[in-house]
Amino acid sequence: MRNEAGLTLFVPVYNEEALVVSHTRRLQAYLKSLGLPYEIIIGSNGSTDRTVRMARDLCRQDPRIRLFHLPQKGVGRAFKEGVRISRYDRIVTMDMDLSIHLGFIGEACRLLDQYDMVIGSKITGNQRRAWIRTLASISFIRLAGMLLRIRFNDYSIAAKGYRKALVQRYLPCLDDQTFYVVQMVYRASRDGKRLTEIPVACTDLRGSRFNLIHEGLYKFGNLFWLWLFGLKMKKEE
Ligand SMILES: Nc1nc2c(ncn2[C@@H]2O[C@H](COP(=O)(O)OP(=O)(O)O)[C@@H](O)[C@H]2O)c(=O)[nH]1
Ligand SMILES: [Mg+2]
Repeated sequence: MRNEAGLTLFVPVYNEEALVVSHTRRLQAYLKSLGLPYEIIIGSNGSTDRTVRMARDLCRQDPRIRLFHLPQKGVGRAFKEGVRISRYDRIVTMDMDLSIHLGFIGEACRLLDQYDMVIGSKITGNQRRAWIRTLASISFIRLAGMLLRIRFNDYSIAAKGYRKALVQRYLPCLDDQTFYVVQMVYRASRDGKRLTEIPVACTDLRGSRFNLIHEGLYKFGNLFWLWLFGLKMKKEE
């Protein structure tokens, strides 16, 4: 079987014992309906509850479910490990709360035949999220557009599709936390790669696993650094 024919679904997890079993089963059922070879990679960093033990049981029942556990936190670190061990050339990421409509997976998978990256956008789709989170996302997206001249509408970790070769190209310089999506979109756009965006439906009303104040400072701070880095590169050209 050629690797191109299949799909790797990567799901980062941190303390998701309440959801890991039922939601992985939902993902399995959905992926089965696509009729492609697939694998689900569950990547944990630092989970301290029963997530890892429960996911290990799932792996025993089905070899298409795979698990790794890294001791240090950092969702970007987990993403990079997921890509390193992935079997297929198309990689789609989803959050374990399944806050994005699963239809994104099939659509992204089809689009990855023509594109290097597929961006699922909550603000151009239909979303039910706390207003404060929506406002923070919109501010970040607008600022990223102004500073980096990237014209997309979602830089969160969920609902993104990648050709594996694209990620491999940028792997050594990707962030260990959540900023890796921005880095990838920025670099891929600059390198003339094929990126596309589609609206996604999202319902996310539970509390975040991230510390949102820390997360905001981290992402906005990194955005300025990347902007300065871009200016420096331009001067050197
Ligand atoms: N591997 C890993 N996953 C994480 C970490 N923090 C959060 N996650 C997972 O990332 C996904 C998104 O988390 P969530 O709390 O829904 O984020 P939000 O709704 O976007 O604020 C979920 O599947 C979490 O379990 C982390 O440090 N490492
Ligand atoms: Mg969520």
